[in-house]
Amino acid sequence: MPDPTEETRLPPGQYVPRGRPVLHYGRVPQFRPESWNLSVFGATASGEEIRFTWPEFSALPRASVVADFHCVTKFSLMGNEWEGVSARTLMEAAPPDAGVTHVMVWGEYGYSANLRLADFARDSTLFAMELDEKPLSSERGFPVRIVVPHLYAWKSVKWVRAVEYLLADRRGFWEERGYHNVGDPWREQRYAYQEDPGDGPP
Ligand SMILES: Nc1nc2c(c(=O)[nH]1)N[C@H]1C(S)=C(S)[C@@H](COP(=O)(O)O)O[C@H]1N2
Ligand SMILES: [Mo]
Repeated sequence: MPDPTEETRLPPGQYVPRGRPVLHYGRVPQFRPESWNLSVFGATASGEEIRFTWPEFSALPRASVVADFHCVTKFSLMGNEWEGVSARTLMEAAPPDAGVTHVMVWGEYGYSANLRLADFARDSTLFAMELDEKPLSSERGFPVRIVVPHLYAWKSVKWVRAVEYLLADRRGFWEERGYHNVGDPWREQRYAYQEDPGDGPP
C-alpha cells in the first residue's frame, strides 16, 4: 500500500518511482578496512588534520534518522531509515575553527559536494552506515555515506573519505557543472542559473 502522506511529502516536480533506483557517477569502490580512513582537514580548530581509522570511526556514538531523499533527476526515495554517526558528533570529535562557514564532503575518486556549515550541522545530517537496519550495500555507499535529506541527493556523497572545513564557499563536483550551489528541493533549486546573489561563491 502506498503511504497516503507521501504525496504531501513530495517536493515540487518529484515522483515516487517503482523500485529503489541507485545512481552515481563512475565506479563502485572497494572497501579495504586496513587502509581506509576518514580525514577531517582544512580549517580545523587545532590547525591539524584529524584522521579516523575504520575501528575509530565505527566506534563513534550512533544516531538514526528517518527521511525521504530527492534526486534532482526527479525521483524520490521515501521513508529511508538511516543509522550512523551524526555530523554533530563528528564535529565534536574533530572541531572546526570558529571561522568555518562551509564544508566540502569528499568521496572516493574525487567526487565532492559543498554544504553551508548550518546544513552540515543539522540534526538530520548523518554519516550513514546502515539503511533499513542493514549495512549499506556497496552501491549505496558502503561503508559510509553522508545523508543530507533536506537537500537534493547529489549532496549525499557516497563512499565518504574526507571532510574539509572551509573559510569561504567553494563549489563541489555537480555545483561546478551547472547545478545549484544550495540545492533545496522544496524551493526547486536545481540549476546554478536559478541562484540568487549570496547563494553561491562570488
Ligand atoms: N560518491 C558519489 N556519491 C554520490 C553520487 C556520485 O556520483 N558519487 N551521486 C549522487 C546522486 S546524484 C544521487 S541521486 C544519490 C543516489 O543515491 P542512491 O544510489 O542511494 O539512490 O547519490 C549521490 N551521491
Ligand atoms: Mo541525483
